[in-house]
Amino acid sequence: MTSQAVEANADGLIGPTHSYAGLSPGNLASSLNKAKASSPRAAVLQGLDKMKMLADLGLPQFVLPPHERPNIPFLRSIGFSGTDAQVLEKAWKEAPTFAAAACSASPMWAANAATVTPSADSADDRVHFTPANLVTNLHRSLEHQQTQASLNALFPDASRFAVHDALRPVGHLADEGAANHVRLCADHGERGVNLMVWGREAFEAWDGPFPARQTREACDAIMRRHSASGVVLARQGKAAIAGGTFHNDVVCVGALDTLFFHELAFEDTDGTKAAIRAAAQGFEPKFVEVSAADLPLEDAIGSYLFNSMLIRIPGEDRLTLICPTETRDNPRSHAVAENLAASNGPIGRVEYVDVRQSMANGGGPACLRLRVVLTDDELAATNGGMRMTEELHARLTVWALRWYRDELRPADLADPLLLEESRGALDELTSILHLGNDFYPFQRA
Ligand code: SUG
Repeated sequence: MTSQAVEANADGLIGPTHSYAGLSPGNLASSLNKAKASSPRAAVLQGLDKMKMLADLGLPQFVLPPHERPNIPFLRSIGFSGTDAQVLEKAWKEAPTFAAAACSASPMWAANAATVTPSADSADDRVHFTPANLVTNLHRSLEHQQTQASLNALFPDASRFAVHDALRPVGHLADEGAANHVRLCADHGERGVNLMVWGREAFEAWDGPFPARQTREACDAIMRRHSASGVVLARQGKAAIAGGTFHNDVVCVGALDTLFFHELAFEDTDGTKAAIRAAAQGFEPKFVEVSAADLPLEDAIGSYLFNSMLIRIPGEDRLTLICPTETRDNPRSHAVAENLAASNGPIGRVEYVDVRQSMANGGGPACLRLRVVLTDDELAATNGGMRMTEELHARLTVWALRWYRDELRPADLADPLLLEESRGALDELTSILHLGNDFYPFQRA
């Protein structure tokens, strides 16, 4: 099917417990910044400004609400009891690593919220979503149910949108969502190529130094349940994972007909390119590959050049790459980015955005957003209350300044006042975003 469509972004609004707890082995920034003080207020404002920037550029932009954290229901499920404050206190005393997981604001990284198949690629002409089970890391495995509720709120019309359950939460079906998915196409509304990148097989004896977070079988299962066309599966480079590429989107991004990636991204680069070419209907894919000689993997990971948003600004022919400011700070990455813009290639412009608070946990501009290709009718069927506008940006800025702490140290996560503040903030947020007063478990208790 061919139709007019746009690429919308849905960003995870950063929650009041944003912290650096070192919860993600293989994510070098997370390990490096463990136990540092964070600024939830700066973090949420950075995220809001990025959303506004994209909305101002003319791309539909949505807000996905933070999840309830500290996650008291989870702590109760592992046997802590009493009042909510007592649950939190006991958990921090007896099981601090579980308590830290229960406080993580990790749902901010919406690229991991789900894998999305636009209607142009699905057999039943609906947009399909599979929330990611995120089973590799405890703190992230707590996300998928609330994520499903957010997606149902944003995409309420079941005749146009199919929000599936997450895959069964077991290691064999380990899934990290759109962070390992790239869609290439001639135009958003035309049939595309769905490239899914996996790190290990379900029954493989994995011996890498860091976890491989996505299985081949999870990719198969998602593409099967979405009845997706143009599917290409590729193995993530083992050396890339060993170097700190915990998601493929740390070394690869694609948009429209262009795939921009690091030499080490795929185990078999030539085979991957050939499979993409064979699956592409009606367009010739363009490959922009950066060699390890021009940009060592270490620099790519440290600067997040590839964890950028690659977008077509309405009215412009060439693509724009929206990089984190860390890319500008790294001389090698900066040179690659500027050379791209100066060349006659498909990427004609580079912009920089400050998301440093998220970056210190390994989350760049691309991690913070979930891309959803929507036709005009589908866009009209979304929940307008969650759409970023000038007015919503202003309202959420005031809201964040009122509720969010400027500084949060690891020990503050155990503070019962933080629980109260977070709930106060989220309660007010549900009315700002028109989510009703029973959206979060604490509102239903
Ligand atoms: O899953 N960091 C996230 C970063 C996710 C980035 N997303 C994409 N690449 N799409 C993760 O590793 C760190 C939390 C902590 O350590 O406190 C964390 O979960």
